[in-house]
Amino acid sequence: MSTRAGFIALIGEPNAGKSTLLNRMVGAKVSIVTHKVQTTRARIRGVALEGDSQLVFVDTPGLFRPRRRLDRAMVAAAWGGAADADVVVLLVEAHRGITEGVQSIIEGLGDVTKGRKVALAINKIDRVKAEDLLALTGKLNEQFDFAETFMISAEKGHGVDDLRKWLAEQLPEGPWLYPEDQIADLPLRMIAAEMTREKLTLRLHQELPYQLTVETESWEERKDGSARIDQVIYVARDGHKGIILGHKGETMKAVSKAAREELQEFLGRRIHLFCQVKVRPNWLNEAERYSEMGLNFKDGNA
Ligand SMILES: Nc1nc2c(ncn2[C@@H]2O[C@H](COP(=O)(O)OP(=O)(O)OP(=O)(O)O)[C@@H](O)[C@H]2O)c(=O)[nH]1
Ligand SMILES: [Mg+2]
Repeated sequence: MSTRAGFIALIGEPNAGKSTLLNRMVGAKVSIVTHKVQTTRARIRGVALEGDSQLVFVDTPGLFRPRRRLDRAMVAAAWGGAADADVVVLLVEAHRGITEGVQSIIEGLGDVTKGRKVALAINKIDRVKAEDLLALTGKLNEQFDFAETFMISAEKGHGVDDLRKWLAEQLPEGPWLYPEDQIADLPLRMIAAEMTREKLTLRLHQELPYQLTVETESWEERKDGSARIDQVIYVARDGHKGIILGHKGETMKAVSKAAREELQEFLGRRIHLFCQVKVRPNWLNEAERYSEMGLNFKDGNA
């Protein structure tokens, strides 16, 4: 029996639905999702099986015009994901169509993918009328030589099986890259930090989600089968610390409760989660913060 295996990079503008698609392909929440842009910060792998093929999906940060060091490192990670993959899937939001952002991604695509197959996935088709999709598909295919076009709803699941089947056929023959039952390769302490960051992003407004990072500092196994997890939320300003804690610490309490509940469900065991907010004015320029996020600090150089 010949098996197939390979990497499939999911790229697109922030908010296109890349992480939602990865989670759906894997059948578990491996990558965090919010309604806000720039949620994913690093490359996150999730593994799915289709027949004899092992599909390693690589979720990437959205591609946008970067301003800060962190933004540049994120965008570099996303293009790097596309450059390393066997197949690339470009996600475009059906209701937004060909934005300036999509246009500039398409302009960069040829150089990065160097002839490897790129599929177009028009996502969020649940938000538009079918007749609008045809025109959009036509226009996008005039601009780039996509190997195939799929109309999907990552959230509702439409079209996703067809996409998975097609991708499975495109991967090179070879042995599987992960054990059969493995769905992700992000260390648990990072998954735990991401869950807290998701809950913070959902609750905090404006720029604040982009001005913080979460790290798991310690993970202690307890005799009763539970685990104690200590996390630090780094912010750059005193004022931000106050907002995250909230009146009488209520915001922080709600965030850690939500994160703990999700983590317990994910791990199937009891968790004691403790989050501390620390002010660290220069964290956005510290190499260690980037390696904790899974990013390359030097990628952020201007
Ligand atoms: N209506 C609809 N919403 C969707 C669909 N797929 C994703 N979304 C929503 O779009 C928003 C962004 O989804 P994400 O998966 O976080 O998008 P992303 O591309 O990973 O975003 P970044 O990590 O910021 O680059 C979330 O609110 C999702 O629930 C879809 O098929 N239909
Ligand atoms: Mg994402």
